[in-house]
Amino acid sequence: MGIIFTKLLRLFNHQEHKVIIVGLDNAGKTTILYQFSMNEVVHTSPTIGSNVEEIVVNNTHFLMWDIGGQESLRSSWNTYYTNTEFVIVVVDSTDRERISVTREELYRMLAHEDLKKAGLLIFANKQDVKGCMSVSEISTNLQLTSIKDHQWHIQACCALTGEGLCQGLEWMMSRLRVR
Ligand SMILES: Nc1nc2c(ncn2[C@@H]2O[C@H](COP(=O)(O)OP(=O)(O)O)[C@@H](O)[C@H]2O)c(=O)[nH]1
Ligand SMILES: [Mg+2]
Repeated sequence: MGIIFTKLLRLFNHQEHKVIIVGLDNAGKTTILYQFSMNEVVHTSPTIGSNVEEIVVNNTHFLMWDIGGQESLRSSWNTYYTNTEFVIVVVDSTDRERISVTREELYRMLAHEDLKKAGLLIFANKQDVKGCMSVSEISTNLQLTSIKDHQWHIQACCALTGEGLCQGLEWMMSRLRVR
C-alpha cells in the first residue's frame, strides 16, 4: 500500500517522467529496457503488448514503456502517448531496408498532439555489427535536421554491451534540467 501511494504521489507531483520506447520489431527495444533496469543482457522474445519498468537515475524516476513494434501493433502506439515526456526511438542500424519505415512512423508520431512537447532520443543500436549504418547515415535517412519543433538527440549504442546507453539517459536528464 505504501509503495503504491508513493508512486501515485510521484506521478501527481510530476516527479516521475513517462518515457515510451518505440521502433520496429527486432530493433533492440526490450534489450535496452532491461539493460536500463537490470544491467544484464536478457534473452528477449518479440514483445506482444508492452513491458514497463521504473528506472531511477540520480533520484530521477523514469517510467519506461517498451511497446511492441510489429506492424500490427504500431497502430496502437498512440494509446501510450498521453503525458509522455520522452520518446526513445530505437533503430536497428543494420536494417537498411526498413529505415524508411522507421522514418514514416517517426513523423507520424511527431505530428501527434499528445507528443507535442515530448523530447526525442534516437538510439542507433547494434553499432557492434560490422557494416552497419553510422549515426550520420541514420540522421540523413531520418532527416533529423528538419525536426524543429521537438528537442532531439541521436546516440550510437550497443544494447548487448550497454555501450552508449548512459549517454542517452544523460541527454534526457539534461533536458529535464533546462525546463
Ligand atoms: N548485435 C546486436 N544485437 C542486438 C543488439 N541489441 C539487440 N540485439 C538483438 O536483436 C534481437 C532483437 O532484440 P529485442 O530487444 O527483442 O528487440 P525488440 O523487438 O525491439 O524488443 C535480439 O536477438 C537481441 O539480442 C545490439 O546492440 N547488437
Ligand atoms: Mg520487444
